Amino acid sequence: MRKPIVGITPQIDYELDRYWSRPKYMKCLMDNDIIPFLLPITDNREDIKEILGHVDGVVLSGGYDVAPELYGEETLPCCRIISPERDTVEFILVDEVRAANIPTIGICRGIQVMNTALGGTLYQDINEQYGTDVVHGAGPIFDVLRHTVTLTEGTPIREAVGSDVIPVNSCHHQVIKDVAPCLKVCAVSEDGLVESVYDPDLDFFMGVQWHPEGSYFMDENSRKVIGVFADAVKASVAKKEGK
Ligand SMILES: [Mn+2]
Repeated sequence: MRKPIVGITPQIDYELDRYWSRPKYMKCLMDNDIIPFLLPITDNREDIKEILGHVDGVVLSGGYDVAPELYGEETLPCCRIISPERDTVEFILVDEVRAANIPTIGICRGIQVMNTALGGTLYQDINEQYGTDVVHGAGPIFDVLRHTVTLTEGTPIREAVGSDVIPVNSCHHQVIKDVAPCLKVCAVSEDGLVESVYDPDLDFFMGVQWHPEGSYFMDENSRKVIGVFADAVKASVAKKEGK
C-alpha cells in the first residue's frame, strides 16, 4: 500500500503576517507512516475539491475562535480573536470531506469548526458563560494533563483507548454548547462539558477538544487517539486500492 497523504489546516498569525503550524501536528502523523502537508487558505471551493481528490485524510487544527455570527449568535466581549479566512476554508472543508467521506479529525478549534459548520453552537467563553473550577484554558503547554474526560461506551475513541476515563491536556476557552444534530458525544469532561464528538454515519469524522498531537510522544492514550484516525486513513487508502 502507498503511504497515505493527510492535509493539515495552517494557523494564521495576523501580527507577523504568516501561516504556521506546530510541528507535532506533522510529527504525530509521520510517526504513523503518513505524509503530512499544510493545506492552503482559500475560499475557492473547486480548488478544495481538487485537492481532496489527492488526499486521504484531513486535520482541522487548533487556532482562534469561530465567528459567532456563523452559529447565529451576537459576538460577546468574551469572544477573542477570530480568523474569517479559516472559517471560510474550514467550513468548505467540512462540507467536502463529508461529501467524499474522507477521514477527518478536528483538534481544539477543529472540533468547534465541525460542530458549528453542522448547526451546533459554542460557549464563547467557558468561565464567562458556563463557570467551572476545572482549568480548561491553561495556555499552550500540551505535555501537562489537566483534567479527565469520560469516554462514551460504543464509540470509536472509547474502543481505541480501551478505558472509560482518561486524563487530557486542555488549552481552550471556548467549547461546544449545543451539539450539531448529526454528531454524537463521545467524551465529556469531569465538569460536564462536551470534549469529543463524531458522526457515526461516516467512515471517520471526529473532533476532540484537547490536543492529542501535543501529548503524543509522552502519553499512550494520545497515541491511541491519533492512531484511530491514522487507521481510518490507512483503511481509506486500502479501499481506494481495492484491497
Ligand atoms: Mn478541556
